Amino acid sequence: MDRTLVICKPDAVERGLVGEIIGRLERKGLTLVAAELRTLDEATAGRHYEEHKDKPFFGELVEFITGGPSMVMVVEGPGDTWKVVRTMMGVTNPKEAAPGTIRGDFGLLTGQNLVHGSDGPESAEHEIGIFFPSP
Ligand code: D4T
Repeated sequence: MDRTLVICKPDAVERGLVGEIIGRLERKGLTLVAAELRTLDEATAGRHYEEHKDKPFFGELVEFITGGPSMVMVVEGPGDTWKVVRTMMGVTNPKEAAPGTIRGDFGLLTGQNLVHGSDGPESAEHEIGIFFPSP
């Protein structure tokens, strides 16, 4: 089986969309194998978004993602799970995300785009290790 990390960001939790998002993943056939409602601290957010640390939006991104509880999850499927989830999420800017995707159906702002999914098999393993380290 093949795993990826998914985060329902603080805007999704605040808007009561966690059930909708998990429901979509489950109805697709993916299995939830770990989940925790958790407010990210700055260090964890910085590790998670390390590739963006020199971008102009980094400060706002960290402030947003640490600003309330997120639902952090590992989901599993038969293969290419990261890609399945990314397709279901829609593109980064919700204004441009296709109807039928999570961002396309529920979002309007890039800075509040509801959901995170790992962008490849290596980042999936890396990110799962950040949020659910093995003993
Ligand atoms: P994540 O990483 O959250 O799943 O989103 P994406 O993979 O779709 O998009 P990304 O890595 O390019 O951006 C990470 C995160 O930063 C926010 N963001 C992005 C922002 O606030 N302003 C911006 O201009 C961009 C490009 C949204 C997602």
